[in-house]
Amino acid sequence: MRRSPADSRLVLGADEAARLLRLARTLAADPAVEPLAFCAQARAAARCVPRRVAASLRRFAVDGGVGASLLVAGLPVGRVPPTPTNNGSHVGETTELARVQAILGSVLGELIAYEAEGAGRLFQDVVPNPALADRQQSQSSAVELECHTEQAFSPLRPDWLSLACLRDDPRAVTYLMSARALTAALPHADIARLREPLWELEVDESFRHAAEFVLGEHRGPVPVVHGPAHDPRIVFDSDLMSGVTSDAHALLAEIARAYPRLRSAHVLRAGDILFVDNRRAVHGRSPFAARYDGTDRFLVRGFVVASLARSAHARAVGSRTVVARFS
Ligand SMILES: O=C(O)CCC(=O)C(=O)O
Ligand SMILES: [Fe+2]
Repeated sequence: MRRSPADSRLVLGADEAARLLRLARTLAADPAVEPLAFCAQARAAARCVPRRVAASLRRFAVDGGVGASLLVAGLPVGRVPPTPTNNGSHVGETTELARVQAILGSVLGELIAYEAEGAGRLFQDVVPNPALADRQQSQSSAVELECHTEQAFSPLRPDWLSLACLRDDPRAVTYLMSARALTAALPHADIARLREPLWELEVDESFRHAAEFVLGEHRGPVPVVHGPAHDPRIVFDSDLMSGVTSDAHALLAEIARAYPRLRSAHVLRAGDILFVDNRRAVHGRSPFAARYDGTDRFLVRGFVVASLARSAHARAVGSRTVVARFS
């Protein structure tokens, strides 16, 4: 079935938004203290999501839709706490929007957390941090966050990430480039080369404070593109990846050059929840000016996997958190 671009944007009706907020209030567990109870409540609530919304998420889960992302718009945010200046206070997870994010994520798959990222919490505050303003990290602002697969270096990376916007900034643009757009734009010979395992990856600096990694700090070589030609998958990180040959390295630069022309741009508005298919798209963010006065852009991020089985060896029995050394 052909899809129209409208498939990548779901604007909630007032009834649907009200229903989702009512469901959010059934998540009484504290996600920090009782993550398992919280996930169980989110799963139960996921069964009661309005039909049109659930159908849209399930379609998106199957093939990523046209642009490998789904934007859910139309949720009221209510009173939002001041934007913190680092991700250590975990205030985003106290909001109703984060609970709706968890419920919708549970329609897609299973919520998951990573001990090495955001203190192992189910939700991470994505806010500008003055100490990281010019780093290649989600808490940067002064520099463009270059396009990346989330946790490109890890075989246990999330299948989807969700970005719920509590406070917007009209100058901050979230970018997405789908593997489909990239493979349609590059010459066949380049795509064939990108399917060969010619690239190495380093573990992200935000993960490196963790214990020794079972897989070491240097990963690969891996291909950049894999999967069927009609539904290609991508693993890419302009910051952490390098080619094992000079030709392979040059191809990374070619992808980076194609990205500004192939990417879609989303200025997230308060109440938006953007789901990104982390297998079928890379994402990034424009620079923007931070003020550090409580009014900065404020996103809550969550991770979702299609199956918990893949990471069973890396989590304690019953836990949702991937132990750091397995990342
Ligand atoms: O701030 C954004 O729009 C995206 C940041 C990002 O890459 C992330 O949080 O994973
Ligand atoms: Fe990211």
